[in-house]
Amino acid sequence: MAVNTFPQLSNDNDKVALVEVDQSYSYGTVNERIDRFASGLLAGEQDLEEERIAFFIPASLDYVTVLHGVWRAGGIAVPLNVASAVAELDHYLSCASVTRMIANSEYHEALSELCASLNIELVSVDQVLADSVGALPKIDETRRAMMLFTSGTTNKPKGVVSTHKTIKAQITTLIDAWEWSENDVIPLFLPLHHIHGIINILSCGLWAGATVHLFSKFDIPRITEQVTSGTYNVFMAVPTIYVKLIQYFDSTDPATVRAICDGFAEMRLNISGSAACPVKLFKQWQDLTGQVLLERYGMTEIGMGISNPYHGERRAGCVGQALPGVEVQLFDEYDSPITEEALAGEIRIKGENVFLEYWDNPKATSESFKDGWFCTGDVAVWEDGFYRIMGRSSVDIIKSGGYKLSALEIEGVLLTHDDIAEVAVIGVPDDTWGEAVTAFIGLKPGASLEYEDLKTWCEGRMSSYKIPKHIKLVDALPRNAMGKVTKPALKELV
Ligand code: MCA
Ligand code: AMP
Repeated sequence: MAVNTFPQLSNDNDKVALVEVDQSYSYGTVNERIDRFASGLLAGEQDLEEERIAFFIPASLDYVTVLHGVWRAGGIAVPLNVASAVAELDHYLSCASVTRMIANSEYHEALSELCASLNIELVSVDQVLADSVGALPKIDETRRAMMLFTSGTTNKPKGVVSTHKTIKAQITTLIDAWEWSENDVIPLFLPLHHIHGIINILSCGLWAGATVHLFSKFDIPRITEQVTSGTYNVFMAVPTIYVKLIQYFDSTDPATVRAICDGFAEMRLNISGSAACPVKLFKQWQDLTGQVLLERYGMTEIGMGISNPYHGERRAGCVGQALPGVEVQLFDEYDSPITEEALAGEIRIKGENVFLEYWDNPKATSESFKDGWFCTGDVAVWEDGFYRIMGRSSVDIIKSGGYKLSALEIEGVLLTHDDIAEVAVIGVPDDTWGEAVTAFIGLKPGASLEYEDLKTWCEGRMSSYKIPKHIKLVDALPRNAMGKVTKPALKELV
């Protein structure tokens, strides 16, 4: 297969690139629409010169048009979570100094006040599309291309900036490692503001000339129907999706389940990632479908770093070996490389796949690198030829259903509740979500709080998947001599 350089989309014009409900779009149609959108964005200018253009668009032809249109016109694409609470968008838009926001007209009413207050022009794809294609700039691949927001050990999410070169390295590594080809057909139901959906599925698929079926959400009945009819040969998801499929099987008649599992069995590849895949789940999936899940490890800042092999042993509970072009090294707490087997250390990464910077945050950028290595904060061991993830160095990061959540960000919102005096949020092991957001709350004197009331209060203030699944009322939070909440003590309480 011929691999393109920028603009990262196959030019096999007649081949179907995207399927959206019952509409199909060929690569020729998609490419031409992207060029017209890029021309409309430029509106006579030569180059967007890294203007930050945000978009609030579910998985669709429009989403692809905007992502690639911004790239081709020389801008920085800032895809936003369409499930975000409007209150959260303020931070993303102001942090990135966004000047234009592209959103479907149905969202304009909800977004117009915020955009006006930040002096952001709010337009729809149709309003931007030019009638014909004009001259597009030549973009150096070292230029900034995309900003994705990631939660971390700070209160507010940081903007992770990658260049065209970073994105190209992330895509081509996976195309080679997982043997993507134009014969592949894959469903895409993951959100399109994270690497998993944007790079691993959409971008790899479109670069390889494959066909990507777009879903605005994880629609189990429709997707499993198409799995049964043999539509797909590749499937990529977070562990929670495999759990939800198995739960769905429990409530479905055995003949239908058998047909769905046969559909999975026929595929060439099933991948799990974004969070740890429990060994039990790996085995259940193998028993049901015969598929040996390929588990891999990645991060917004690095794309994919470690993967079980396409050919060869895929070991349950392990994430495999360094991907080609990616350097992986474990380090101990004194920053010395670990050379001994079975000793746990922080995963650090080097390679063209690594991001450029945290937007407008040189301090955070320099603190996240040591001697040229990006420090992931994840702890692993090397065991008999495989990396195994042991956990994270921070208790303030929670992985729920594949989403990385900041405990501090959730605490910050909960503390604005009139009845809450103090709060500590942790992730508690959970069979469906991996970790469930759990809030320990100390109330103000005389106050009371019901879970359902708090949940309602949270709606609109945070994305729904961040809302605590459980609350525990406490007289006082456990604190150390310095007055800091001891979260490990809370974990022991659960
Ligand atoms: C939905 N809900 C959740 C989550 N998702 N609660 C906790 N954690 C979640 N992740 C809640 C909703 O708030 C709602 O609650 C109820 O579940 C039903 O919501 P719905 O949207 O219908 O749920 P779903 O469609 O079943 O969504 C589950 C999901 C979704 C499909 C697993 O969470 C998802 O797409 N996760 C993947 C995220 C992802 O792509 N992560 C990759 C980032 P209520 O009913 O109470 O209102 S990591 C990454 O990119 C790195 C590089 C990597 O390694 O891949
Ligand atoms: P994000 O920054 O949202 O891209 O999430 C990246 C984080 O997800 C990593 O730092 C890990 O903590 C976690 N992660 C990704 N893949 C795996 C995996 N296969 N096993 C365990 N954790 C994972």
